[in-house]
Amino acid sequence: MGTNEAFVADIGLVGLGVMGQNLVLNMARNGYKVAVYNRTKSVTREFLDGPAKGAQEIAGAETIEELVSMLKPPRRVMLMVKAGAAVDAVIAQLKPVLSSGDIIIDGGNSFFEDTVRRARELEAEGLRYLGVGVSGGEEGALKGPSIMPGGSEDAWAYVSSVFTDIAAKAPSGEPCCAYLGPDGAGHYVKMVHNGIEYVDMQLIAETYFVMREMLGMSVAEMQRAFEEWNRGELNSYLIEITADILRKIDADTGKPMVDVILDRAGQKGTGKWTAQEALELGAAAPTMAEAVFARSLSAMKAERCGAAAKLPGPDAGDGDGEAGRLGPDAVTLDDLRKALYAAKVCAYAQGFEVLRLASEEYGWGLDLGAIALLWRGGCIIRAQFLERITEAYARQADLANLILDPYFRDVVTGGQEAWRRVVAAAALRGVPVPALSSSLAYYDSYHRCELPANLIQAQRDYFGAHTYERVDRPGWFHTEWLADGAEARSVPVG
Ligand code: NBP
Repeated sequence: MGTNEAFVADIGLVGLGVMGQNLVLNMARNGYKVAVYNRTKSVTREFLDGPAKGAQEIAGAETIEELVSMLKPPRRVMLMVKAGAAVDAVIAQLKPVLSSGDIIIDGGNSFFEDTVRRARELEAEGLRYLGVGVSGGEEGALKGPSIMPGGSEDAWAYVSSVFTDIAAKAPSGEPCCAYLGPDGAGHYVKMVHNGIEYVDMQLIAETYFVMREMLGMSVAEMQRAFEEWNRGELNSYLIEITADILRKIDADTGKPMVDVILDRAGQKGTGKWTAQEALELGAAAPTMAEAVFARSLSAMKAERCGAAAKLPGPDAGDGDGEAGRLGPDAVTLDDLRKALYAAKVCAYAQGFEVLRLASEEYGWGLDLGAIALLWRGGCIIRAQFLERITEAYARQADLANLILDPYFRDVVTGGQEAWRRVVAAAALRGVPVPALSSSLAYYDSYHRCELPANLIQAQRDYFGAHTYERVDRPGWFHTEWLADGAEARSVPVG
């Protein structure tokens, strides 16, 4: 720092947290010159003297002004700071020192509406803005993340080579990075990625719980099961790390690590945002919300333990109740594998439904098959089966629901008997499987021509005169429900 007059950087990066540092190292490894700035100067010094030591492509700046002075035009500045107020604070510092046509790239987990607002404000002032979702955690940032860019398309032309080069590559060799659409499209897709990640993790956790509580498997047996599953159609990063986690032994106690970790899940908000967005759009995505609620319930540890002493569950399988009549083989390990895959397919169908409706609502023109491809490498939900999603949308671009595609239809219909056994047995034993069962209820609601909403419409009309439609003639009707007698009349409305 301080001797950077001759350094002309391709890109500047603000925010040397774990993600920022690793992205800078990745860019430098790919031959890009990067100028870096961090609010706390000691962090910059430690980075330059530590992980970035000897890297000719990286130089530090003491101030935002110095950072900007080191960039070639149009200046490209990537922010990798905490989402929220920090992004606005850095933008406010950058604005006076940037020139018309310069490009700000927000690579954090910003809420898409903030990105829409910032894009609008900055573009009105002549600057260009990109909201870019980056997934893959620390390791992904260093070795190749999945990158989900949205915003100004002409700005994208100036940075696409950097991001395409540093991105993960799918097994087919294609980069896991492609321009998705205007303003908030990139951050939106990243948000839904995280919502799906919540569901995927919850489904795996429930499967582990059934193995433990119902199949009586040891941690070593569970570890082998997940390892085996990772060699088949369930192959994915999350299954792989689950097998890895179950292999670890706590150095202090000699117990499996998983057994010494408190069962209280944290959350940073992106799962909640996805569920809220699904509600906002009227998208049916119950399992995405269920995964968030499951974390909230897990967080009530003390209250749950208090309730455990007061509220009984069913008998433990040795009494006279329904649970007692379940044989030891009521559910097999293979049932569980099929249930997990079918539930996962239905959960992803919900995630893609949110994306489809958002694309219509915000006019983004999202390419759903291309999004599945972006997630094929680098990110937390990377999985072999995402290729099947790309193939499904290639077969039919306007597919109404993933589970209508022949491949996914076969997975769900082929796995449904096993899936039903798992959910039913878990209910009888009092083992909570909220995501497995919500996904099944979603499937059963989706494939039924008739649902009990006729009664809901009658109730709404009864107490609120909200009107209803009839099965036998068009139009909207109202009934005077409080009139005497059993006969009721439908009165056309409007
Ligand atoms: P953090 O989210 O922990 O943010 C730390 C960085 O933000 C530091 O450089 C910090 O500077 C800077 N910062 C803050 Br906090 N307030 C600031 C302000 N008012 N002005 C300037 N700088 C400010 O870092 P991270 O985990 O590397 O994540 C960066 C972004 O990437 C976040 O949006 C995160 O959600 C997203 N993300 C994270 C992951 C992950 O696995 N961690 C994965 C994908 C995306 P300081 O050193 O001076 O405090």
